[in-house]
Amino acid sequence: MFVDRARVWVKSGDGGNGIVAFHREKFIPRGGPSGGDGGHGGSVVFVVDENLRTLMDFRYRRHFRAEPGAQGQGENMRGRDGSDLEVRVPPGTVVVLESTGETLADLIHPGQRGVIAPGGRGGRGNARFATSTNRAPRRATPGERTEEFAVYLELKLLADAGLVGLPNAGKSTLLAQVSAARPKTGDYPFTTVTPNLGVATWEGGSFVLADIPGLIEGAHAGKGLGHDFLRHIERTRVIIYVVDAAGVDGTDPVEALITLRSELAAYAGTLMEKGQLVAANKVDLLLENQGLDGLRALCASLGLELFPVSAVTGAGATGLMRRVGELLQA
Ligand SMILES: Nc1nc2c(ncn2[C@@H]2O[C@H](COP(=O)(O)OP(=O)(O)OP(=O)(O)O)[C@@H](O)[C@H]2O)c(=O)[nH]1
Ligand SMILES: [Mg+2]
Repeated sequence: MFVDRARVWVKSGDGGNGIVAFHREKFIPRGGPSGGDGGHGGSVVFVVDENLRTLMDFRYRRHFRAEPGAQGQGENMRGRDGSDLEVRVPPGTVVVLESTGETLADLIHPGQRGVIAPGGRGGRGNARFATSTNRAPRRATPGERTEEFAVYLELKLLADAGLVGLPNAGKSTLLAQVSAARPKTGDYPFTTVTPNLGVATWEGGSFVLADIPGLIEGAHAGKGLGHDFLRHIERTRVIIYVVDAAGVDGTDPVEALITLRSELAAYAGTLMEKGQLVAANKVDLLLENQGLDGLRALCASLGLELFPVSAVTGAGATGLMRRVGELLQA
């Protein structure tokens, strides 16, 4: 199963206490203060691991605690620092502090690190407090105590282009046609329940294409399945609207495109600033591309390029992918 959200608890290590101690040695009756500082607590650090694709592991392990710092010792010995706890996350993980909604880290690149819970500072030993007037201080400070807190992890797929369409428009079939991905397809709505990714190639290179669950009217307000996944296309640079040009389910393709655009705009207006293309799918069911006039007129008025394609036969798919590739390179 694909898990793209998780809630976990993190706690960094407490700092070790500083201590009060005095130097002891035979024949030296009154040694100076020698209490060492406490070590710093370990931090909880999230690290991007490019081999991970999901947040699945977080279903089984939800508490992450780093090691505390050790307390100081006599003879001016500093306590050992607690080691950091490294938590591996897939690229595209956003870490949000539950209590405030503040984004703590936006982890994108392999190897990128985000200190989510900084370790507590070690306390100071009494050796630190010696002055010319107080040569035998009996004061030391405790290490900093840290609190456990909850964070949300959200995975934003890092796809270059996203396929957006009503249920049954043929998004998954198209993804399968142009990439090695083998998403489930079917002649019933909501076949796709979690996003699929594939790598599409064209003469100029390749890019990552995402197929997300079908959107329905009201999706921006949480209707259907698509809403949860709209955030995945926030990061794509190109949006491909897939509409069923043959109207197999009885939906008018013009209506379909209008609905898709208004749902996206209502979800996040910034989506409209991305490169956008329209794939008029299932043209194999049309006689010589008849019936595309309405869609053509709408696209012309919106300034969108239209590509008649058939996800089943592959007709037109190469040209569409080439155009997407060009837009991504621009
Ligand atoms: N004739 C024809 N049928 C198609 C074409 N593309 C998809 N289909 C059919 O349309 C149905 C839906 O295809 P899917 O790829 O599952 O559609 P989807 O948009 O991913 O649907 P959801 O995941 O439910 O949102 C399937 O029965 C496909 O075989 C096409 O180009 N021509
Ligand atoms: Mg699908």
